[in-house]
Amino acid sequence: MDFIDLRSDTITQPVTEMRRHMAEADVGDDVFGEDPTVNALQDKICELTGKEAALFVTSGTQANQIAINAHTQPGDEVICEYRSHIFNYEAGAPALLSGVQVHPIQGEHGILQPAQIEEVIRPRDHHFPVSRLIGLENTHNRWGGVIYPLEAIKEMRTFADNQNLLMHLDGARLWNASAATGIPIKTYASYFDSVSLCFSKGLGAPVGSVIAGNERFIERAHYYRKVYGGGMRQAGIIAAGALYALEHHTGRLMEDHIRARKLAEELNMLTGLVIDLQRVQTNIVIIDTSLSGIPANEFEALLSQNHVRMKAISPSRLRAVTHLQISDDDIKHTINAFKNILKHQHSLVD
Ligand code: TLP
Repeated sequence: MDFIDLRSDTITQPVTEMRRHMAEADVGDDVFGEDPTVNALQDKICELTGKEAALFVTSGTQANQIAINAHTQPGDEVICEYRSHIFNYEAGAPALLSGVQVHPIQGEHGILQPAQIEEVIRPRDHHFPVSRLIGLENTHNRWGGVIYPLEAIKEMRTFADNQNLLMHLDGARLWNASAATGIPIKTYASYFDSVSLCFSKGLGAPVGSVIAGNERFIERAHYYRKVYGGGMRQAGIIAAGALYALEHHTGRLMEDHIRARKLAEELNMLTGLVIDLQRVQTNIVIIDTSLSGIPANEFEALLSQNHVRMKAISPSRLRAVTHLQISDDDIKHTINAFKNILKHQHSLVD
């Protein structure tokens, strides 16, 4: 039996039709700006985000890091939520590549309030770094795929304007936020100076992300993409996968959300597991295993013996992510795997 792989929505395999589109894509040298498929994708992203310009890049990490580099000067400070991807999972890149420091702040389930940022903004004085950029994440991965409320984004924008701060959106899963709320990508993007979007998560393309912003920002981003060795030649092959995903896979994201919800509700009924159902808003489920007496990494191994893969993201928490290749039957099997493990554990304790 194959594994039911809920470790991430990054593990999806390109579907046959997507592969066909990729194989047949018109291509050119994108470093010369001559790849028609990459150009079509960038145009499409401008339309979707309402931004002046867009740039196709290799990964979500590269997108965020190029944006940080393009917005800042060495010595600046970037304010992020303390569980954000930028602060936790990008290998210390803001310091390494842009020479900036991240100022992490704990938000309420990932949501930051302007007042919290006001507290940490640096006075203009030679002792301090310059507070330059606020980075928000929507949906917020480590807080369980929660959606950043539009009202909170609007308030942050007003605050940022008053304080002369820039705003970047890590929108790796903005597609999921948009599918769940019905709020267009363009509306979300309009409150940010730059936005990054990924094609290789819920959309199921094998590779690729994009950054969008104004012409001047994208000009700088283009330079940094080159610096990072991210200029690709006949990149239309992969851009075609992204275009296919935009056309065929955005409309099905609610299926993933419904399956995540089902998984969360059923698991939450089992003794030993706790899930904050209010936070299960998209395709991510965070499962607290502490009451079961089984540490999350052991749970991960036991699930694997039952042909289910999940990731332990802390000693007491597992993360499950639904995606294109997870079916209703897979969810049923996963719930049964949890039941088996807990039954066995209870029989050992009794
Ligand atoms: N997230 C991955 C891991 O790196 C944790 C995952 O499995 O969820 N922003 C957000 C919000 C992300 O969740 C990710 C990937 C990225 C950026 C980076 O994207 P890639 O992996 O393309 O560099």
